[in-house]
Amino acid sequence: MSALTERQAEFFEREGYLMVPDVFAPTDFAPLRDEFTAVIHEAAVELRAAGKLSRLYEDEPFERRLTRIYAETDEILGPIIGRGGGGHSGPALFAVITHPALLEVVESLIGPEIIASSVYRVRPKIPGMARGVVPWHQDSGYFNPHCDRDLILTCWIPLVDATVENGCLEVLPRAHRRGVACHYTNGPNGYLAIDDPDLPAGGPPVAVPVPLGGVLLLTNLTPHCSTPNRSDVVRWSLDLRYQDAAVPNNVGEAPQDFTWDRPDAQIACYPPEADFVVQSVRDPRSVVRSADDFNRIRRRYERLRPPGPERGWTRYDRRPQPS
Ligand SMILES: O=C(O)CCC(=O)C(=O)O
Repeated sequence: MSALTERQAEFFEREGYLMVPDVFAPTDFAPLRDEFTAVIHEAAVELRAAGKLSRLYEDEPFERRLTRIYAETDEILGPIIGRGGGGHSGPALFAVITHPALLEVVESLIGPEIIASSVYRVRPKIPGMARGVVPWHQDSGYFNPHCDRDLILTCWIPLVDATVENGCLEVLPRAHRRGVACHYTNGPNGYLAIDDPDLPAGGPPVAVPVPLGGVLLLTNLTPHCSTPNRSDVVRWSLDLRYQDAAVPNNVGEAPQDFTWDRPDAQIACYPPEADFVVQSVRDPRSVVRSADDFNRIRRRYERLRPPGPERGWTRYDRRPQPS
């Protein structure tokens, strides 16, 4: 059984985060590692044929192969992370997103009607890679403001042991009840960023190592950041998001039907990517059960992306400077 205990749920409500060890058996990730290995291999073959890569680095282990290829060309990341993020939508990833033990944890916090929120990311954080370092932000900074009061649960899942050395996340405890802080666009490494003086009261910051098999849970209002990878392994991770079916979503909606001209309750928290039902007691037929359907639903939003939330954030380089 992997439902959260009352103590764990209380900790999450109070602190805005919770690390849950042993949700997955480490072997649960073997198919996903194989799937990523195949994607990397195919991309490497193409890059080599295009004269952008000297060799395929097939003898390197999963934790290191990407580092070697990336040192020659950053184009290797495209098929894994996609252009606007999201990207990969293979069957082994679907198996992790819908893993019964993970959904049991999720149900403990959001109830039995579970939608996989569109914004999931695959992050191969290569040692020393600047884009791997993510400044302080709240996930709500990326979502539509009418979802600020809803819980969109982030499940941050490393595919290797995530340590302080290889760049696990830092969180600001007890800072998730103060609404959405001011964010700036184009912050460090191009990300949305909260400037230090604007961080909500809470803390002090805590680094949260997560052993392989564990999951770090965050609310969409929990400030967090991602620290540099100073190790020699790729810190592979997934950040998956889930919400209750009552939270605005685009389940069943074709991307071409998106319009701002309707009630907030009918506008997804993050319109550019596809939400999908992963568990429902009320309407079991709505659940996406096959990896092919998952892939199809995701891909049609890749071809035609509805616009992103407009929160009116100022650029980081135009933020007020102390006088
Ligand atoms: O995985 C990382 O390094 C960053 C994750 C993150 O910032 C997020 O999930 O919002």
